[in-house]
Amino acid sequence: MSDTILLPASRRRFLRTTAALGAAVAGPGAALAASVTLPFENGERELVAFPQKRPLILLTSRPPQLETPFGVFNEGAITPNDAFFVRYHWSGLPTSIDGGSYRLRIAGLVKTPLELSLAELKQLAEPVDVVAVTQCSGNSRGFFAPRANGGQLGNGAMGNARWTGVPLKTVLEKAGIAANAVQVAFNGLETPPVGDGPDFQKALSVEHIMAGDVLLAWAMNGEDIPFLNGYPLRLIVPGYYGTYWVKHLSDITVLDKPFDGFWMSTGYRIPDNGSGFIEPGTPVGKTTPISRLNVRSFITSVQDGVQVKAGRDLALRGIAFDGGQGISEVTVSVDGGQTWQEARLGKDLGRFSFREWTMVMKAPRKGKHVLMVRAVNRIGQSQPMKALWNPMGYMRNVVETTRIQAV
Ligand SMILES: Nc1nc2c(c(=O)[nH]1)N[C@H]1C(S)=C(S)[C@@H](COP(=O)(O)O)O[C@H]1N2
Ligand SMILES: [Mo]
Repeated sequence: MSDTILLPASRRRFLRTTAALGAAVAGPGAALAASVTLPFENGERELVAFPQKRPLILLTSRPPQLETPFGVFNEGAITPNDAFFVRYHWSGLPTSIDGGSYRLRIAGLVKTPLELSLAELKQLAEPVDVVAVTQCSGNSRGFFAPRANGGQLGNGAMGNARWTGVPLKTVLEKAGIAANAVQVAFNGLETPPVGDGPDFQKALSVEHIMAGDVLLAWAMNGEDIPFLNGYPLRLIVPGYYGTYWVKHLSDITVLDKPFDGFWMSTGYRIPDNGSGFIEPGTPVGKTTPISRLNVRSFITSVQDGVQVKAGRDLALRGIAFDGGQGISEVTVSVDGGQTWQEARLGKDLGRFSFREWTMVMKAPRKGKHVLMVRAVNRIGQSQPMKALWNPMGYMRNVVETTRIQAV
């Protein structure tokens, strides 16, 4: 599979590097682990290296769907490009994209339709940076009980990167959008295989875009965006689920009514009841497009089931994030949620970023214990103690538990 995706000429060196890695993983007696088991039924997964990627957890290869091994999140607040997860809906990816001849089209209800080269886009305005989390709506779906249809993901369909680009607002102002514009639709370069289904296109309201934080980004952590994460340009929608972050962005269309493509009108919708969750077995009812990320937090330094020294100092660390208010508090419990101790928050990389936290606690007395972590954001939103549910398997954000044995 990895050889069906060609990279822009300047990146071929990396293709060779990763192709060699791929062989090492697949080969007999490989030094690297070739598989992992996610902690739910049918959780056995291969680790496979795609172009520009280290070995990642393979969900499907056509289209490429790869999860970040969870240990990566213990290495820092920024997810390295080669470890960043990958999600596509259709396998009709371009085999190569030439950044030189690439054009971004801006059309629909604009005074001046634009066709911009990458170089023109980069000159259009002062570049801006945002550190922001993208997370698939179905991240952690494999933990849903009852099971939810869709990719059975562990917790690795999320990542945090520094994105560089220009505000979409600025670009639309150059084109001059009509006063009656309501929504803007986005399309990328890939297509569904003939007869397979609706092209992947998304839309945002004009109001959302005019708030200014939606970007057109060409760089990720200071480098060209890896092919599989959207080279040469992707939409950055800070605080929103990954579905809106259209990759290989090629067409922006300004509309005078809500966009009614499948991936807005049917896909990526949640129960329209304020929470997005329902009781299993009850009707979904009216739905609304998924939007902002729920509050989540994880312990990254301790793996489920490990042994710790009873009564000794136990150093914990992890990450927390939300839909753009910013995390204000992270607390940890070692007694099943009866008492909570406050963690120390790490460097603030902005309200859309992973926020690192650390804590040194006294490990409990000998025996089995359960660690829990819970975050709160600046408007008081937090995480439920009991997992909430919807049939789509979206938006999981239960307080996570990590079992330890003190010896
Ligand atoms: N062109 C294109 N963009 C896309 C998608 C897609 O299928 N095609 N999937 C979306 C979804 S559902 C997610 S979760 C994110 C994943 O981004 P990543 O692959 O860079 O991790 O991309 C979004 N952008
Ligand atoms: Mo997604």
